[in-house]
Amino acid sequence: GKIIFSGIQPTGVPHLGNYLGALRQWVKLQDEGHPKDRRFYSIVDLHAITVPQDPQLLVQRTRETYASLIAIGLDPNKSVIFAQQDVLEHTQLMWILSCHASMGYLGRMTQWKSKAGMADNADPLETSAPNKPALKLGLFSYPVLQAADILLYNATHVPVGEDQAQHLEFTRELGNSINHLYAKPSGPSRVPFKGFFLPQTIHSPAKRIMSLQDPTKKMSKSDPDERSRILITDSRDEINLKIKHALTDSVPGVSYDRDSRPGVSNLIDIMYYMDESKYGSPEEIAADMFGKDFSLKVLKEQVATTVADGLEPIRERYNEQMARSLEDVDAEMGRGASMAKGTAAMNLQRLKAAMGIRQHK
Ligand code: AQP
Repeated sequence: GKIIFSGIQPTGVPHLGNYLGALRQWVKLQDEGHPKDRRFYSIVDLHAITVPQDPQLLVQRTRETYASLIAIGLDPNKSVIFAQQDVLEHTQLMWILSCHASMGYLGRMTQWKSKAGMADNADPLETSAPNKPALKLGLFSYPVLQAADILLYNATHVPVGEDQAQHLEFTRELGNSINHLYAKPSGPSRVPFKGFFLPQTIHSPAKRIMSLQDPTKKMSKSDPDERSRILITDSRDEINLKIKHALTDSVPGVSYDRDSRPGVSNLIDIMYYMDESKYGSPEEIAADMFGKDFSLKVLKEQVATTVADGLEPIRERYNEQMARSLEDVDAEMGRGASMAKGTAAMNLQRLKAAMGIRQHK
């Protein structure tokens, strides 16, 4: 069976990019997978604090993220759903991996460069630029924690959006170097470290949903402009308004071309990926349903209706989840964490034994 791992930061209610690019795939892997598959889905709170977080808001958003995961159809009886911080092995493996991770490789990560506000050609290790707030080590080593999350469960498959492809490549490289140093297929140890699987990246067909306000940037929770994203819990009115104000262009008619008409094409993509079984392709939506005689206003109304209809059941289940008592949710998350910990502790122990790091009883 497959071992699936993925994570989401508790930095706000998930948006359509998270949902179409990653989360919907998580549910598919749960409901359509092999009975022997195991799935670990983590709310990665320790990743969230690589940028400043308000403590009360972080608590609230962790709860909202958990409610969102259940609302989209994840089931704690079928998937292990837990908060990263509840399984301390993540940070321990991260330290071990840090001792093997290349600073040069980390410095080339595009997420680090963009979050650190660096130009593409800047020296990635020059962290003391004048007039800039000091760059933080945790932001730089974000991909090492991510590699720890994945390798800790010996994951074979990782469903993520396209923006994470580079981090997954880094994870494989790091896993591979640990394997070369420490893996022994068999030996005197009772708990041999046989090496990590080098996990495959799974991208859903909607690899990258773009911002409604700047279709050259990905839709993101951290964008200060709330109109740039549609949350999976937005009301029909909010969805109508955000799509109505989405940035498009002044070319007459509806056509699909991601390069020359990124805003319009993003809206068509959203409509297509909301219900792939209904339409043949984004190009077909553009040509057959609309075409040059239709206005962007009509397109936007249709996209908004499709999105609002698709999200309605999720919004209802989300509200039910948020009405549960905190104790009830905590207990459920605690059960998820202890299941995750069972696997995590065993895998970490094997690696540590192979490295000569002993437990002193
Ligand atoms: N726009 C997107 N299109 C497709 N997939 C996306 N993902 C994120 N944005 C898009 C995927 O969603 C999963 C969870 O990612 P995250 O929790 O890091 O969410 P985020 O929206 O990326 O969060 P932030 O706060 O906005 O952080 P930045 O700006 O750093 O990305 C992942 O699988 C991700 O690929």
